[in-house]
Amino acid sequence: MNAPIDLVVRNARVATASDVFDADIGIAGGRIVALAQSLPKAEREIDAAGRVVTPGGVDAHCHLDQPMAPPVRMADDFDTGTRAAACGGTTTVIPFAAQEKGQSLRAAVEDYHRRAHGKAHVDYAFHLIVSDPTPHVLNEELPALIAQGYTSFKIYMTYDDLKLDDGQILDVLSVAREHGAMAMIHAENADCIEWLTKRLEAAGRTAPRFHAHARPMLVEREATHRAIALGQLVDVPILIVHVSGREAVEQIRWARGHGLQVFAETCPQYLFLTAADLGVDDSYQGARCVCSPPPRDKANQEVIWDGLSDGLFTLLSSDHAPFNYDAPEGKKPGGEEVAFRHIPNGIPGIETRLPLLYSEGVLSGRITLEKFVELTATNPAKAYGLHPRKGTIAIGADADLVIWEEREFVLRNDDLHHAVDYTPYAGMTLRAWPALTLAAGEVVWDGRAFHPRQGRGRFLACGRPTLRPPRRS
Ligand code: DUC
Ligand code: ZN
Ligand code: ZN
Repeated sequence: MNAPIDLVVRNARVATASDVFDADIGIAGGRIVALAQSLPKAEREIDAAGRVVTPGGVDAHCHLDQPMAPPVRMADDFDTGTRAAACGGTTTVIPFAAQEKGQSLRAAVEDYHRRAHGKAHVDYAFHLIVSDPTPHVLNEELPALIAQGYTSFKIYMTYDDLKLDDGQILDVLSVAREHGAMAMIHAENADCIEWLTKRLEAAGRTAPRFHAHARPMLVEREATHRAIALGQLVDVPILIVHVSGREAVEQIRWARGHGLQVFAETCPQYLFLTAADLGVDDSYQGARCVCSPPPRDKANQEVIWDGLSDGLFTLLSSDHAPFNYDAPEGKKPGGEEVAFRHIPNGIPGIETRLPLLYSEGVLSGRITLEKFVELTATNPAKAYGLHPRKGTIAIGADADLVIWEEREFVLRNDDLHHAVDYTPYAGMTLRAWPALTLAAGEVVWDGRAFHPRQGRGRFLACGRPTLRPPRRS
């Protein structure tokens, strides 16, 4: 017998990736069990009259409590990071269990479970970062971990402690092909970056803004093309993460036109920031916005917006990489204003991802509500084997829901729930914010207050990707 409905979200304007319709949502035991025009009264009722209700966001690219070389440390752990996620409407996060060179992948995963367990307020899965693809990792650990629900991994083409050479990338992609995993690729050419960085340093150009000069679009375009070629050689789908602008987009369109399965992710920083946010002259303030790839210019922002609406992008993630600005473990390592090469890369964005896209994408008419849901919830869940439990509003799905309130306000860092001392989006006028976030039927954010329950978040073993091949556009 079906469990009785214990909660009804009434009069919802339900948005999924394919439809927007009016319904009551019936919830039992943390799952959606009914969608109907008029459900009987339940013990608990939430009135969503006049409000859009979307699936809880799935942030498929964020970094939480990821081990860093001392003195650098991430500001958010699974407690504060998932708190911020929930308050911004995200109910599933997929951060990274990162292998250090010389470390077994299994040890990295076990360590990461210890960091997450009992702390997370929303559900979580793990991607792997493969930085040392030894024969044991390739032949034993990766296949076993994929079978156990770690079905995606990130490959870096840059960063000395993480990058793989082309032969290693081919080896890892072969494992993805054989076992049906999803390979995410950080595409920037490490040698070009190093060459440019040394020349900038020799010229005394070490202020934060030169980070963008050391990583021009060309280095991303070349690596994107190479990643596509390596994927083609192995004959495996790949997903290019944090695409920043036109030249990389062109490579992806080219690949799609040739029938290659290349998926693409972008992030809010490439819609809302430009290289000018890295500062002027020798000011250190711009360290706040140092991330890789760096933000580009207004024209590139437009290219990214177009890619969101026309199907080029598969998903939009935050790439939340939380470092305090004014801190010796953050953007000022050891308390110093350091040369750009030593500034920890990354910006916070786990809480602002959905409100930014809802405000400037949906309410400005750049994307439809259905596209918003597809990019922020449904496709991330499909890409990493969590759909249909996550990423949609359907019978049987987890009752992860966001009720939206459309109101104008100026964003301040004090409004946010991360443990970072800044947001790059402070001062922006937003036009929407979650009035309520439900995670498995529990209120985690009521529009004013966060409702903590550490350990509420469950580990999710991922299945294989279920994305359809991209259009040949
Ligand atoms: N770039 C990454 O690749 N990861 C974390 C943050 C960043 O800027
Ligand atoms: Zn990356
Ligand atoms: Zn990242």
